Amino acid sequence: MPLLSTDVLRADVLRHLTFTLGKDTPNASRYDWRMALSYAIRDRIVAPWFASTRRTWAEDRKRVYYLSMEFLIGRILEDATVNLGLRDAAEAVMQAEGQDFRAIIEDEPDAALGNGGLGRLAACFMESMATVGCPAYGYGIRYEHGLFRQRFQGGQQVETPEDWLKQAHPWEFARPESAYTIPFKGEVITRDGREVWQPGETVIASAHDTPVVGWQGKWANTLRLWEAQPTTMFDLERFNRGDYAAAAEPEALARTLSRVLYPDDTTYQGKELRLKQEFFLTSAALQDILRRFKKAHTDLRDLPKHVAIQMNDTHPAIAGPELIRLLTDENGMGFDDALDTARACLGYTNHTLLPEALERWATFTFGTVLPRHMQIVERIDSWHRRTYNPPHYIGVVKHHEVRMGELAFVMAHKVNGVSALHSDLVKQNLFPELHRLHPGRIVNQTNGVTPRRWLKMANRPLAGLITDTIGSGWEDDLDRLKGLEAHVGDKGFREHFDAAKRANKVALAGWIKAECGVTVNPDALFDVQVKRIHEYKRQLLNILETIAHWHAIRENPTGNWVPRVKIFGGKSAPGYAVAKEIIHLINDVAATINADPVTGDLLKVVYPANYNVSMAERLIPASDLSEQISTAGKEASGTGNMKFMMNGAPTIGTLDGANVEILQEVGAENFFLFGMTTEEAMARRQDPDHSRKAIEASQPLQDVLQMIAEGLFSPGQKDRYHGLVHRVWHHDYFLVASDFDTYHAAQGRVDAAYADRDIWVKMAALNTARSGFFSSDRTIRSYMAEIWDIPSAL
Ligand code: 26V
Repeated sequence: MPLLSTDVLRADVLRHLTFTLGKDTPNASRYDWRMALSYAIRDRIVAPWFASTRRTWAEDRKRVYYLSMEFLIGRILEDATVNLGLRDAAEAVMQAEGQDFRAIIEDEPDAALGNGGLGRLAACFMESMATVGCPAYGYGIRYEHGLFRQRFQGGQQVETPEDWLKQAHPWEFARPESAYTIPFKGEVITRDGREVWQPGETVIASAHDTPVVGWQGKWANTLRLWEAQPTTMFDLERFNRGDYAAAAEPEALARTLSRVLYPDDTTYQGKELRLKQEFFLTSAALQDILRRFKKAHTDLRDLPKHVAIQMNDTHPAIAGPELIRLLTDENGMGFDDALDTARACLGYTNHTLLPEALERWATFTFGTVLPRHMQIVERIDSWHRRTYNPPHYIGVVKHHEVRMGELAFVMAHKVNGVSALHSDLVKQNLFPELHRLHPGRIVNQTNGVTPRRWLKMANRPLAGLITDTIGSGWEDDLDRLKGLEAHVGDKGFREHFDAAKRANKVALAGWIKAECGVTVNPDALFDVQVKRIHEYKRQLLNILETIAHWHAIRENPTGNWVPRVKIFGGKSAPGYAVAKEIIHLINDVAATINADPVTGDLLKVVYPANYNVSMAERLIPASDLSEQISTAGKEASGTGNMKFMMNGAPTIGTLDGANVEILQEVGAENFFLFGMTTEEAMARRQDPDHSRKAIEASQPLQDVLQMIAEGLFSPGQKDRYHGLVHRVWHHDYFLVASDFDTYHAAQGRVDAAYADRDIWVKMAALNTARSGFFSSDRTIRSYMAEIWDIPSAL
């Protein structure tokens, strides 16, 4: 059977090479082989994709529409082969053709249509919806340029443009027939007692569909990404008048709309182009949803029976007013019916509590770009105020701003946080008043990650061991990993578990050597912090503690130290100066420590540039320790934390986000907990002198700050980090100083545990065994039951 499918696959690859690529084997490049293989694999997705679509129509099933400005997909080829059960066949075919399968896989550009956690969650959800048989469409923007590429120049981040569409993208089907006009600006006039929007600009949203196939090809859904195109290619009238530049204006507007992903996920900026992108996605999606609904139904009041729309953060929160506009202005429904209908369809997921990231648009900008929606928002707000008549009304429109969080809340039948702790904070701190008015509307949906990509595909040694130990079937029933617990007492199993980890570490060490030029010892403890660089995520705490550790080794070089490799990865928003300074410091510290003959192999620091999904797939399976050290109350969930746990890396972390649930699942004895709780952190900030007191109470921290201040890591520019050190002393909002000592102590407990192989491997294996809860299949089933009211089609 595998032999046969290999032969058929090989014939198909050669057919595509010849007839799709127009190449014969002697002249085929790696790119040609990758494309030929990708087309041959894509062909095999089409049958399940059609079958799923046909069944959804035939059975008139309710569908979920996942609206997201970001889908951080990464590479597709290997993941698709894994889900179709063709991974080994694909490798065999490439081998038979004299091709290096790994190199072919890595030739694919990493589709980075997202910034971080929110975008990667959307990608995991797409895969899980296909796996559990939830009829679904993902809607997003087909950015010409994804997240920038990161380079380091003198240790500092430099951004260069990303260009994933430079080569042909073999996974999508262009659907030029699915196109909608998206209006902007202009004015609203009254005609026959009705409001009529006369837009000043329009662009076309044109669809590109990528099939997303689930585990074992039982179901497949569509990711539909919109590309902006000009309504008129060229204004011939203007051109003929000699106004050459203006003649190209509509084209220029359209091209900028889907040109680039906004790379700043830290502070909301209020830029008109961003608002236009949000409306572009949302309006195109809603027009498409209504068109599809009308093919099978007539009464738009039945929409909620057939349609669930999930807003991934407030970025598509214009969906509330836009759906009302389409139902009323374009379809003649009354306002009250439209409001009820829209609300019954819409759900809103909140992903951040950070005030600077909450979207608010100046009413001037909002009213200029979307004049009709401004009216509708005012009407929603006054309806809500009248209906609930609360004592301290937090309006949607306040101080000349439209607050997108409040808008999304009011227009959704369910609002959810992304971890148990976060959902409580959404109730208590973010929307206390709205929560009182609408008790029961806020629910929790703890995030998850897909075990197909993050375990089966990324960690073949461990996945193989799991299957050898408990059989197959865990891939789409991750609670079965519990079955590993019975084996952790078995020395043979532990040796295999350890060997799998070591194989990954050896491979990573080779890559680090090639990438960073640093030789690392695969027997050292690989301690990894990878995520966007944010003050609240506290990469600064990690590097300060690294310096303290280095200092301690130097004071006693013959001590019984556990060798460590500190691995950092992540990008800063281009305009986030403080984050960029932290990157610079990490690289400066790495250069100093790595050149120190005293500490040598006992401590290395590496920071490979351009962390992305593909790099995560390399780093996480080779990690011994997962750094999840955010200031309590600030990380909504985290999803990297779940990937590390699955791959057998215990966490050093605070009681924040989903760490709380990881600790609960794995048990305190298998988790290195430290730091203040959310309440303690809030109380601590009340003391204006908190950081000075913490530093004065900690000799190691004082030493570290002094070394930095003296220019030990920046010999050519001794004052380079004066600002940074000053902020730790005097403006330490994220409590780096106050959590330093407990973090340092927790790292000591890590060393002690790692030194005892039996203890460590048992702990690591229990992390994998108890990670079942963090499968995104569980998350999706829960959304289906509690928010979308959609049954599985499988
Ligand atoms: C925020 C903003 C703010 C202004 C405009 C542009 C922009 C683009 C992206 C974002 C994303 C911030 C929210 C986010 O990524 N949250 C993360 O969501 C993860 C999935 O739920 C969660 O695990 C992380 O804890 C949370 O930080």
